[in-house]
Amino acid sequence: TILEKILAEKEKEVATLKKNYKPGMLQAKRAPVSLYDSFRQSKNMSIIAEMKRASPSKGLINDGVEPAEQGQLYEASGAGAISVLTDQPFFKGTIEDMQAVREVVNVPILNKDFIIDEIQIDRAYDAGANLILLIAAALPESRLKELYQYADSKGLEILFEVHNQEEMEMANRIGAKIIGINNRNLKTFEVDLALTEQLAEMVDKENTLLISESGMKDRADVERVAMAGARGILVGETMMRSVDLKKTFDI
Ligand code: IGP
Repeated sequence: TILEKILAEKEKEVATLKKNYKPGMLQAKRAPVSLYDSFRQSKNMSIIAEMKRASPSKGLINDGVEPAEQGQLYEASGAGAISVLTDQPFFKGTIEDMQAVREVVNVPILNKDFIIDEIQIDRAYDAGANLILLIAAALPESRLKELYQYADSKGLEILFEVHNQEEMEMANRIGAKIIGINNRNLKTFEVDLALTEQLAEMVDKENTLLISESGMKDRADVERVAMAGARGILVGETMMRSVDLKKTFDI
């Protein structure tokens, strides 16, 4: 599967990173903001707008984007947080993209990458991220738990991404506070918002923040996942093609 291919590349990247990167090598200022708190306090649906130059399913989306400029547009149009893809081989992102965004915005920043090792968490932290992504399908539960606790101990928030019932059970056992349901099937690339509706029932909405991820195009999509209990949405492609949140989602 594509995820297996990405993870195989990631192993190599991490081996290099372990040789070349020492914690503290980057030192960005981090805005002291919590996505969990701000999204839960908001009455309206909150948006994590994603910086996504390209993807395995869509190819090039907006390869030449200026991250700082785009980040400012996202924040100005009302995004509650910004996600920056930093995977190079499959998404054409870099850690520099995230640093460029960090310098110009104050909303929480999610380092979107395939995290398999603590060193990536160190670098995300040093580069100014507020959150990291952990993908349940990527690692065994024991390892996910270790990485979750490591990030948490550094004061980072964690978006814990799930795609089926078993993974949602894992999220609950680990005690994930921010759970993302990825509507895109990483094997077929098909998007089905019904997944959010199905899995949302398993979420403790009192204590957990639910985010619906991928494939959102218009207001009807947003209303659908809001009905299911999502308090936030993660939007990449649609935002890369139009940053006008009001026009696109009417929120
Ligand atoms: C955004 P979309 O369909 O709006 O561009 O999707 C985001 O959900 C997607 O980029 C994503 C992703 C991921 C990317 C969800 N989980 C994990 C890389 C790794």
